[in-house]
Amino acid sequence: MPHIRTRRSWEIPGLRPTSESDYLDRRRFLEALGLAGLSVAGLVSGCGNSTPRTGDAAPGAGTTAAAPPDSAASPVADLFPAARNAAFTLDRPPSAEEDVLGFNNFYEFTEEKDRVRFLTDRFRPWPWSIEVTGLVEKPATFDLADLARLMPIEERLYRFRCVETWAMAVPWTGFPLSALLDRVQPRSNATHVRFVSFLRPDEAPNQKRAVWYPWPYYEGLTMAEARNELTLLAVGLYGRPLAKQNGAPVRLVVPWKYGYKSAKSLVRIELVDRQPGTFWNDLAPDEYGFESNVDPGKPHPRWSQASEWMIPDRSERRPTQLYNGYGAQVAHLY
Ligand SMILES: Nc1nc2c(c(=O)[nH]1)N[C@H]1C(S)=C(S)[C@@H](COP(=O)(O)O)O[C@H]1N2
Ligand SMILES: [Mo]
Repeated sequence: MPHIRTRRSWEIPGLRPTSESDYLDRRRFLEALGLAGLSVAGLVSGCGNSTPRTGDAAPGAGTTAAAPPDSAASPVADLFPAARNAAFTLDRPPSAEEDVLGFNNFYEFTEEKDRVRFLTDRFRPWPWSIEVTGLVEKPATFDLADLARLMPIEERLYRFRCVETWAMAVPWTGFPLSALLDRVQPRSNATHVRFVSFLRPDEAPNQKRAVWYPWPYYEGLTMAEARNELTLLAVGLYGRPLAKQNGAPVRLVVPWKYGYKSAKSLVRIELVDRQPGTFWNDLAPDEYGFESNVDPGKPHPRWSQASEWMIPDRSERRPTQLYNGYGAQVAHLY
């Protein structure tokens, strides 16, 4: 009789969330067992595990440096570069574009940050429609290229902070979400806004493979947060249309909250009358809340939030700022 060593359930690595590398090993192990389809939140260790498994995240390290997107492929290319709004400044130079294009969280493609950009070939961001629906007077489905022309597009420099403690400083191009809400006229009973990303398993390999995630990705804000002047719908980065790995063709940017609130590649915005569920909160409620404001004093259950590092340099940490430095604009909301 061959030696078959059976494992007790408590020996399955990762019933406790640990690091991303453990998580990836665990996933392979589960796949080998044929268990990968188990939809068990406890097996999913979450947005915040993340030490990238393949090396030190020096974007492009050992591979091709991340190339800027091909603007010619975008029907909004002529809107770039948009005028910069000088009201939004940074306390440091912007991150290098190739770092921002080469180090991504976009789980629809892969959990490995330095590989997202290599797995987006099949994803077709144009043409694109975005539906704005729910508790509004004028629900509408917009062709995104048309919508971008109707909206006040500008460039803004923002800090951006992931819950995993990496951070960047980038020039987004986009328009205030508020301008879009004005067009559809929210009803007075709308208290929250729900955001839904695309669902295209044929174009996004991890939507097909990693079936234990509740695709499509979804997020939410309160109405006051959605209406805040900082909340952007971004269609560009570094003066060009968004690259696929950064959430082409349109994504949310909420700079005082952890990065997972800034949902990518949006197809639907829904006005609702209660706090909606969110992807990470539904997967790991003890680790990722609804509000998710950047706060150095509130540690994640598995790590401190007191400091952060700017991609690509992990060796230099700096203090995390409350509301990611945007207290003047948002502290009154809390
Ligand atoms: N649809 C979708 N949106 C998403 C994510 C994702 O996996 N899927 N990851 C989030 C997380 S955790 C972060 S930190 C940011 C990363 O954005 P970037 O890759 O452009 O830096 O996107 C957010 N939006
Ligand atoms: Mo993140």
